[in-house]
Amino acid sequence: MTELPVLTIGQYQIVYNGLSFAFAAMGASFIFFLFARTQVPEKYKSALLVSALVVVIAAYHYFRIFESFAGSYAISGSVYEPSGEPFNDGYRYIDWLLTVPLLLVEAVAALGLSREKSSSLIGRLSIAAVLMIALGYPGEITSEFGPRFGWGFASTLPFIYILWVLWGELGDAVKGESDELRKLFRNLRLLLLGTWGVYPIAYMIPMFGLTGAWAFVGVQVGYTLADVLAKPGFGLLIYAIVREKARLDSGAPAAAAGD
Ligand code: RET
Repeated sequence: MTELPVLTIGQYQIVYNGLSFAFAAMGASFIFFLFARTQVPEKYKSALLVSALVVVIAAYHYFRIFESFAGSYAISGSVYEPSGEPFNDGYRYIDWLLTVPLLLVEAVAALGLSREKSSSLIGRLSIAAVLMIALGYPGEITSEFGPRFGWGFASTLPFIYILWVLWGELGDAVKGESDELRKLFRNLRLLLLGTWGVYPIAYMIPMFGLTGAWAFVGVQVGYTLADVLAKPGFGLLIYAIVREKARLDSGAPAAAAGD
């Protein structure tokens, strides 16, 4: 269980509002993906359904993390002190265990590969994802440098494997595609690297010698922002890819800018 530092009112509110923002973003994007699903041809509907599942699972977990955080602190004079109730950070890891394999399914589906190639990729990537998360958790719940570094390092190996495989596949997928699709896939690649890369950085904050309140706030805000970009943000890009693919399938002219 994460040891809780005393927080100033400002620090408490940064975490509180960040968690509340993530809950709202996940809930709203759930509704968006459900409606967007009705706007795309049959063969692309499953990608939108997976996006909707990812954000609704996350909305539930953010609600639980938010409640757990609020319960684990009590105001005392002009600061927030730990109330004695533990803050359950495990919800994040449970959430990742469910949503990371789903995000990988979503990314592979967008590549439009053959069925055999897709299921082999999803199998390998999901195993790596489960290893990455399971190996990261023991390090997360300690602030001691040695174990945090060791578990974090072990978790980084499957992490690099996932990025390496997806980076290559996303690169191959664009060969021979339209300019618009190439641009969308390039953005997807950058979003993947830019957001997934934030998790290990947030994890390392307590290892940079940062301790106490700001380290706690930094880890929470880092994971929360990365989650909003990696789930609703990623889903939106997949939606844009699917719409472009559907347009190309139907032979319709390119949408005007701002459409
Ligand atoms: C940990 C432990 C330290 C080393 C590494 C980690 C990576 C975590 C990642 C999580 C991604 C989560 C996503 C969630 C979205 O739904 C576990 C922090 C490398 C990459 C994408």
